[in-house]
Amino acid sequence: MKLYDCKTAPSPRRVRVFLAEKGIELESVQVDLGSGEQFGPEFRRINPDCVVPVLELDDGRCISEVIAICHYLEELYPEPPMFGETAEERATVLMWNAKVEQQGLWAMADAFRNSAKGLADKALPGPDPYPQIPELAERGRARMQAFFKRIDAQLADNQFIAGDFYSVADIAALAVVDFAAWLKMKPPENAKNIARWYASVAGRASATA
Ligand SMILES: N[C@@H](CCC(=O)N[C@@H](CS)C(=O)NCC(=O)O)C(=O)O
Repeated sequence: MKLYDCKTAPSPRRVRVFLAEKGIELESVQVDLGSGEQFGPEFRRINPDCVVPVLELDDGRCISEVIAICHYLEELYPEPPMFGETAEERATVLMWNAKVEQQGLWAMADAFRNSAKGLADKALPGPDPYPQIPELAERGRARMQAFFKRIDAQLADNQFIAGDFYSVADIAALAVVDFAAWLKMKPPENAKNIARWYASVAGRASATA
């Protein structure tokens, strides 16, 4: 198998952290998002949606979308479990992963993609051009603050995002918090639960992946 990756982007990082937690090594192909390699004919054959990550299987079939890739790899390599172990835990992990994507990742993407100079007419990932809407950047920044409050409250009663065990929901939240910090959007000073959780997840060896 091969992973189409981009070292600087948050979505493929989620798969890299997942692989590191599992101890899986895969061949990696870097796609240069900055120069627009994702829009070229070669990569379009791999993923017509023009985004990374993509997992190419040995028979040439391709799986895109972070959560689908992680789910597939979880079935092949169940240990250590990253989606929880019981029916309730698995549902809770998927619920929190979706909340982190909708309330965190997309808020951050709106803030970034609607304001970055290099992304004019690329306000959404994918092959079609969409103009930037500055109000969406502002709304994204406001939603990020709401997201930080939401996960700080969740982490008041739970060691990790989806309960008292580490999961793909923590990986999603770590990718959001780190990329948001690079964009100068940080949790408020009084978000003590995020600070405690962050020290623990960012301190894992997988976080450098
Ligand atoms: N929903 C997708 C999102 C993937 C995505 O947005 N990837 C970004 C990098 S973080 C990308 O490839 N962007 C290409 C571009 O901006 O043109 C997933 O979960 O894999």
